[in-house]
Amino acid sequence: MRQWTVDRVVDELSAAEAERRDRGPITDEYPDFDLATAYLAQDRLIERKVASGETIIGVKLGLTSRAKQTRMGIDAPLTAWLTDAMVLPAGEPAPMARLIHPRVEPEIVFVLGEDLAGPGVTAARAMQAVEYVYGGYEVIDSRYQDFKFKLPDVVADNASAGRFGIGPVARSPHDIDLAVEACLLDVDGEIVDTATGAAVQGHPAEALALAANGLGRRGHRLKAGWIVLTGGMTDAVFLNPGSTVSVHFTNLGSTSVSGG
Ligand code: OOG
Ligand code: MG
Repeated sequence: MRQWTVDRVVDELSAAEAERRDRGPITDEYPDFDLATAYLAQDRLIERKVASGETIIGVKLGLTSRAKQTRMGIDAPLTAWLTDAMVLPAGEPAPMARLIHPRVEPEIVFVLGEDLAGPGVTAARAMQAVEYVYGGYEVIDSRYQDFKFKLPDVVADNASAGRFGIGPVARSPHDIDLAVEACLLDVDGEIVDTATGAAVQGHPAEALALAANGLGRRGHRLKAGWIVLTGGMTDAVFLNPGSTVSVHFTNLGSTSVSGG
């Protein structure tokens, strides 16, 4: 029986992604798999993606809203990495043949105008680093069966990152009250859920501060130009082939993704 190591965790999750197959939680098999080890695995997984030609373009937060935490049964937020290979250009369908069991969730998205490094970052300080705010969506695609995992599992799996898209409307963070910015989630024209920005840690700026501080503790900084997905505002909905999921924001426009 092969010993569990950080590299083995990365091997197994990379293979699951490449071969489009889900697996059981690693915590079931690796009792010493703790949060610190999981973040080491996450960083190594991304190092491998970078070595294979992908570029880091930002970070995502996960499990920042009560809707997400309740669904996943985990009450702690987490951070993960975004690369250029995860971007879905406007109008391009999600590549269902390359995904395992994709689900879509609405996200408030920041683009940073300056570097931001924790610890000690407050929401107010975090907001000063934001150049633009967008409405967007994330296509999550856990490498675990039925999206069932514990916190170290999902951290190592880069927080279920799959693809993401950003809407056409850019706003200055000073022009918009993100706590009351509303979003409707629609599947094939039927509204299935709603939330406001306050669902995300009380205000998405709190999520950004959390990312800066969490990454700072691990020796990383957020960089100018990076994209930050602040976390699903509602529970995610399954994306089916031929179906379209749309997110409609009050001030941040609408955007859609289809299962192609
Ligand atoms: C974990 C990823 C969570 C979010 O926005 O909360 C996430 C999952 O739900 O599989 O991306
Ligand atoms: Mg998300």
